[in-house]
Amino acid sequence: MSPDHLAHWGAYSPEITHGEVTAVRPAPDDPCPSPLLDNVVGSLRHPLRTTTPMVREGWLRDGPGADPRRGEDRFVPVGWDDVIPLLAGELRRVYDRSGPESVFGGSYGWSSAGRFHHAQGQVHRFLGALGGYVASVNTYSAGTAEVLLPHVLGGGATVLRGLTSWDVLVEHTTLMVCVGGVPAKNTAVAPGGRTAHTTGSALTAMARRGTEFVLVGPDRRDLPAEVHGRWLPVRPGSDTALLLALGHELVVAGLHDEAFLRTHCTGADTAIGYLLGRTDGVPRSAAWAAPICGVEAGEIVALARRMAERRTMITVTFSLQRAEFGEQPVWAGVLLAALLGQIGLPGGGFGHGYGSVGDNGHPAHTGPIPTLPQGVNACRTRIPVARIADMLLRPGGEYPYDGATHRYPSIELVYWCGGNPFHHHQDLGRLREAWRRVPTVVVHEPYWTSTARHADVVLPATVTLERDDIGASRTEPVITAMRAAAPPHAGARDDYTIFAALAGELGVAERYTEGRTAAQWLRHLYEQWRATTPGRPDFDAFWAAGRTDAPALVPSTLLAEFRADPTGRPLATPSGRIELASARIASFGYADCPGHPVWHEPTEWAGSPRAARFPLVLLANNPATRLHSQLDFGPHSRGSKVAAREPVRMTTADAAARGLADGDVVRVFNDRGACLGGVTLTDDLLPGVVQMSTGAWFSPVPGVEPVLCAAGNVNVLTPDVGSSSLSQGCSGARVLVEIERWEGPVTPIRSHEPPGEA
Ligand code: PGD
Repeated sequence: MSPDHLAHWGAYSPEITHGEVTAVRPAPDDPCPSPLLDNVVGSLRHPLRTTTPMVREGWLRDGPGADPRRGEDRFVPVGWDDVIPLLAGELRRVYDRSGPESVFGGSYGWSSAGRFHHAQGQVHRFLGALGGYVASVNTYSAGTAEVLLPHVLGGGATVLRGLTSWDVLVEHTTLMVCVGGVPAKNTAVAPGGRTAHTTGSALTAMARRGTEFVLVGPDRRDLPAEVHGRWLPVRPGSDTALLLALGHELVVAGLHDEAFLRTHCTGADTAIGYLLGRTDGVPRSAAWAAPICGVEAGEIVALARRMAERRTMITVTFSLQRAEFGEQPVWAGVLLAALLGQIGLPGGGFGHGYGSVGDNGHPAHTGPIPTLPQGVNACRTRIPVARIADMLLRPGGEYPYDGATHRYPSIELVYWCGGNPFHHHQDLGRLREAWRRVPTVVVHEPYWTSTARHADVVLPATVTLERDDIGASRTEPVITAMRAAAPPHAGARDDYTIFAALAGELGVAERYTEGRTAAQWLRHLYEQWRATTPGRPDFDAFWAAGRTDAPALVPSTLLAEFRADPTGRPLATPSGRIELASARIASFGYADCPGHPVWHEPTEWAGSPRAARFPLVLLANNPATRLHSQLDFGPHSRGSKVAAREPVRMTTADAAARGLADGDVVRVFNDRGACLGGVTLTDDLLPGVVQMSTGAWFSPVPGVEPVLCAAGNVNVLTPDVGSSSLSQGCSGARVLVEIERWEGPVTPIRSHEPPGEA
């Protein structure tokens, strides 16, 4: 039987007893179902569900305004009949007084699978109907590359999502150099959900056919053991130096493809000049890179030769660009692949983020899929997504971004629906300070996340199992009828119903709903799609069958076509070619992102002055036991905790040097803040490197400054600085810390209980 539900981590059928999920059955034809499915068990009636609209006591009593109590205050239950006019009145006040430019509706977040009840789409549509809102651009996932790649390879989204298919790699690739690895944990997840997880089987098929794998990175767990890869344990943040040195060795050995550089690239002379040290006398040789990366020069030279001999695919994970100077490893990867002359050859070249999300490297639809139209946003002001705290702290302040100078708006109301900034943003102590300056914060959430706790108005949202929806995503072969399996919990309503009520109160009902109920929207979106996709059953037949075929999935051939005909099928770059040096980026004059790939020593770096105080490099990456922060209270996520805190993986030697043993509760700290974690010893990390996943629910201990999180949220430690002046992306992937035994009381984790009621 086909599964009847979709989450970003897979398709499944829930078993529901007395209104609660007691078990989940993965899709029968999924070769590698995700263990994240287990987190759904017990999630429908969990005590952390939001059950009724809540208004923060201080906001209700004193009205809108900056408030240091936000996040600590108690909440007052307010019925739907009262909360809708109350919130509508506040929206009307803000729009009348200050206009759309004072409302932040970027509302970044993955929320849930489902094409209609897509929380971010719904809030955008609603605020658009009210006159507009300040939006955000780019993603926390790949925001740095999304700005860089259009300059280098053209059409960021196309290139980012249009990787050579795994089946081509299985057939042709003989060496895969995995910079940052191909972490299995990330491939469990894809936006919109996957009905079959096939990245792992593609990797093992490659290994079986003799593809050699090299893992470049400090954590051996980032490449599945089954592919028997060779581990090159480079220092965190030094990948660019390694990639440049590999390029240097190709050039000095005469192994670079001059013809390809001439016919398909621009800027090769500048980039090669930098590799050879022509302008500054510093050749980026293997000998130069060896002490930076912690890898012997001979190994680098040997790898460069091997790459030239084989059909080589270079992949650089998204996590590497989620850092200060994050453009550099991506651009240096493109440079190296161009020097090899393999871009566009079957199974060769460069791919950004194989293994960063489960759908990367899989054929995608070219036709439409059912989608909620987001309406018109009349406000043109946008911020790069990870600059939210800056925006709130510096209204009117200027910042550079992609060649222009922009100004932050002055925000009076933040509206969030379907995301958790108190999970996803960096330097949470700083975010909390910024957040407390906003007069009004509204959040729709099914659970008492830390973002809900930091709101003034919390509206309880349903979860996907409580509503009908249509499931579809860009690489899925089917469109799924996601049928509600349980009634809404307590007083929860779906985001659409909430916005429709507010729109009615504010006189824009028709603009928002177009006169349709949620059920009528599903039928409308499906039938609209069917009109473009012949041969599909009508809505009733689709709904009864549970699924229908999506449009055909087509492998990407963008770079192959460009290779075959660089003049006839140019890239969407200024030159139409691969830009190994970009005159446009150079013209921006950014010291932190000049016109060609360069090595910059990062601030959060083992050799930096900060390292004298905070000598360990912490990898703050996406978790293996939940999606981001979602369902952190679920059985699979909870089962991974050590003494109820987020695990900190560290080597036996690093632990012994601090007198620590497996299972100890520790304080992980730097000058931004601290969090408690539980030690897990491992031999899979480079000494001096520790790893802690994002997504533990922020649980600040009251009255402690700088912030101390009892649950182990690493984003209290990470830097809130843009990756560069070019892209202003998230730079939370790595941070310097020190670790010591926690001698204080075993502090309760408040985030795993609902907040206090007045
Ligand atoms: P989620 O935990 O998925 O995190 O950040 P993101 O905000 O997407 O949050 C989604 C929220 O939506 C959950 O609280 C969920 O309950 C809620 N939700 C689900 N369904 C619905 C619904 O129907 N309606 C409503 N109203 N709400 C719903 C993820 C972001 O974190 C990402 S994508 C990345 S890649 C980043 N990664 C890192 C990193 O590598 N390192 C650091 N340090 N920080 C990161 N942060 C980023």
